[in-house]
Amino acid sequence: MSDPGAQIVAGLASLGQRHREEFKQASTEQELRAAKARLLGKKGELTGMLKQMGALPPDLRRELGERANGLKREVEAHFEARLAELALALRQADLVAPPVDLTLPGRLPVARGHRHPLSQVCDEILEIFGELGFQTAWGPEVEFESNNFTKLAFPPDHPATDMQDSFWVDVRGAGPDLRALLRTHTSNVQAREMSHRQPPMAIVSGGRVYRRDDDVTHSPMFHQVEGFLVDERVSFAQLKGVLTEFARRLYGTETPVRFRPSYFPFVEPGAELDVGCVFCRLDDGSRESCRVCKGTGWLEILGCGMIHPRVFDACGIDSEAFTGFAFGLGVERVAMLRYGIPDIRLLFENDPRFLGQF
Ligand code: FA5
Repeated sequence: MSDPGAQIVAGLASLGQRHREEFKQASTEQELRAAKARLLGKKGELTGMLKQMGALPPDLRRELGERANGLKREVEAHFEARLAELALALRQADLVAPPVDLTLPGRLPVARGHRHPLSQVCDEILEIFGELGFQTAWGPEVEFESNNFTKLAFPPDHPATDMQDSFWVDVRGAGPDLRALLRTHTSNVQAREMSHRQPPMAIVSGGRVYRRDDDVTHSPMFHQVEGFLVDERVSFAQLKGVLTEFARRLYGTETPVRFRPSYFPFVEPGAELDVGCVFCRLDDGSRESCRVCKGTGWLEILGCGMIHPRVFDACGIDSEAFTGFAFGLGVERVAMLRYGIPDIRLLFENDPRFLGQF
């Protein structure tokens, strides 16, 4: 047959008859799609015919072009119908297949997870203070400025209250008296508890806090444990006694501990407690270059002091009748010293090779 018009007419007629049968023979979606590609794909039969139409006289080209497009729509409709038929058959086969027994034991041994080292250390710290007679309390991470700063006697221009140092949160509709931020320390629990209880009280509280800090020993989000004890005639000697006993229980009796004078607006006098650096403890000359303690041999783990009378006044506790001490420790620092972790960021990267060691 040399007449191209006649060839195309015969080709369209043959395709019109065959395509249903070809689709029916496909028993999987993959076979069905392959069959469709043979007919309508870039190198498919119908596409080949459409290409040949360029050589036809315009009238015949229009007529056969319309027929070819009609056939294409028909093939596509049959394809969709067969696709739906196959999907239904698959679903029905699934429904009548024997059910999967979900109670069978797995083939591979499943590794058991465990609590994050920070949670373990935090619980251990709270447990030690529990044994020493402290009760646990809770405080929110999004806190009012008054509980985080004002009641704790931070002057309004203190650098810690600066927009650059804290993460402030917009509370819609709140006036200037109700400014809120991500708490920068767990001392907000002091302000909260002392505002609704009367002494005696001995309380600890743990949780997340946030600051604009980031290096090997500082993280923008970290954990603190706060503790405070208020009663008649509480002394600095008792503060030292409780914290030294805590450090001994946590690190063992051999670990060197020192109190260093320091300043926090909500205590007077104030101090910091340092523990001997475990990273350069050996007398091998590594101390000078120790990145963790910066060559000092000590790592600060907490701030502490005698609660300032103006904090009692702001919270409604009689500052003539009562005294008390407070402390706030960094859980990451305690964990780093405990396990010899040289970079705080390892604790937050969630690498199973690291976490699997605890
Ligand atoms: C405070 O946060 C005081 N609220 C502590 C306090 C409570 C003092 C009660 C007196 C009475 P400071 O900013 O020093 O203090 O932080 C306490 C501890 O948190 C530090 O000793 C350190 O161990 C840890 N820490 C501070 N900043 C970071 C940080 N960015 N990343 C990890 N740990 C930190």
